[in-house]
This record gives sequence, structure tokens and C-alpha cells, in this order.
Amino acid sequence: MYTLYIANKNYSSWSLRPWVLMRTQGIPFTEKLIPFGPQPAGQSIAELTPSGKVPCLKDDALWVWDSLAIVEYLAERHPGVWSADASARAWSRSAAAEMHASFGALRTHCGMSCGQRVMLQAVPAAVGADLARLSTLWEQGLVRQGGPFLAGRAFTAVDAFFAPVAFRIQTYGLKLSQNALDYAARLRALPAMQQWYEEALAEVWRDPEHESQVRASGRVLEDLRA
Ligand SMILES: N[C@@H](CCC(=O)N[C@@H](CS)C(=O)NCC(=O)O)C(=O)O
Repeated sequence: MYTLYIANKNYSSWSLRPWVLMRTQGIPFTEKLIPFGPQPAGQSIAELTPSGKVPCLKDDALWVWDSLAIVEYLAERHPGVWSADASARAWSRSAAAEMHASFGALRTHCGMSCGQRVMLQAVPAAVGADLARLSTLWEQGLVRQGGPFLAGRAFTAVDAFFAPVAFRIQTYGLKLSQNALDYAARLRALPAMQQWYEEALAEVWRDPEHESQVRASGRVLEDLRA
């Protein structure tokens, strides 16, 4: 039986990737959520997981850490994690790897906070470049594989890698091409994404570091959290 270790749903973009993939694909797991910040002795993320980070997947005694490694571990055990088509699969792995390793400006300047709505003070050129690349990449995947998801008809791992961006777009009102915005809205409409969002809104924890990162990016227009 799998146990997926994650952090706050409001903030933890890396946790969302395997969580939404497993939920959407019907892979059963138990969720263990460890909030950011001080915890009772032995209960913090740093103490509980081998990398000191989340997400981590525990499969009986075996630990798998890092969202990309978790997805690949699941792909060896469950059909449909990546597309069955070799060409679509290669494209998907390339796009997911790019998301995993790049888009640093977007990550830094627009930290995930599902329940807030923020007007950016400015859109730095590097963020604009990340958004332009996202529009190109998503449009390419949708045209190449035929949509409505990036690898074709089914939601697969490549969509899970971009799922946190769909919440960032909503939080910061980010400008992408219309087809890219439609794709992000399609991701947010998935039942698993809605469940994550509702549970993020219900959270009462506030992590000072994440809160100040959001405030540094712009003016908070709305806070929909409990
Ligand atoms: N490359 C890693 C990144 C994981 C990561 O940075 N996780 C953050 C939370 S989203 C974390 O656990 N930080 C530890 C902490 O803030 O205590 C992955 O893909 O899983």
C-alpha cells in the first residue's frame, strides 16, 4: 500500500504532482500531510522523509522521493501514467523534465498559494519569458497529440507536472495564449484538482515564509482561505 507524504495543499506545488496523478488515475494511496513549520519532535518534514522534502512515496518499506522519481516508479507499476504512444511519451517526458528543471522565474516570483488572488507589482522579463515558453509548449502538445490533454485524450503524468501552474495562473491572473489559458482551466476543472483546491482553502495553517513570498510579489486582492 502506498503512503504519499505531502505538505500544505495551499502552497506545496511539488506535492500536487503525484497526488493529482494518483487520484486521477485511481491509484489508491494513504495521504500523510505534514504542514510546513515547527512540528512536535520527530514529526517534521525534515525528520520524517529521507530527503527532508516532500513529496515522498512510501511503498511498504521502500521510500521513493522527488516528484519525477515517484512518477517513474508509478509508471513501472501502473499502465497509463505516461502515454502508450512512444512519440507522445517522448514529448511528454521532455516537457515534464523541462518543467522539473526550468521555469525558475515563474516559481520564484509566483509561488503557489491556491487560496489567494494577487495583483503582481510587475511582470519581470524572466517571468514573461517563462509564460511565453509555457504557451508555446502547451499549444505544441495540444496540437501534436490532439488534446484535450497534453499527451492526447487522457490526463497523464505530463499534465500532472503542469498542474501547479494552473493554480498559479488563477492566483496571479497570468497572461498566456487563449489556448493555454483554456488548457489551464481544463486542469482546474478536474475533480481531483477541485478536491485539492477545496482542501487547500479549508487549511488554517499559515507559513510565514510562503506568506511573505506572496506579499513580496504583489498586492493581495483576496484571500479565500479559512
Ligand atoms: N525536486 C523536488 C522538490 C521538492 C521540494 O522542494 N519540496 C518542498 C515543498 S514543496 C519541501 O519539501 N521543502 C521542505 C521544507 O520547506 O520544509 C521534487 O520534485 O519533489
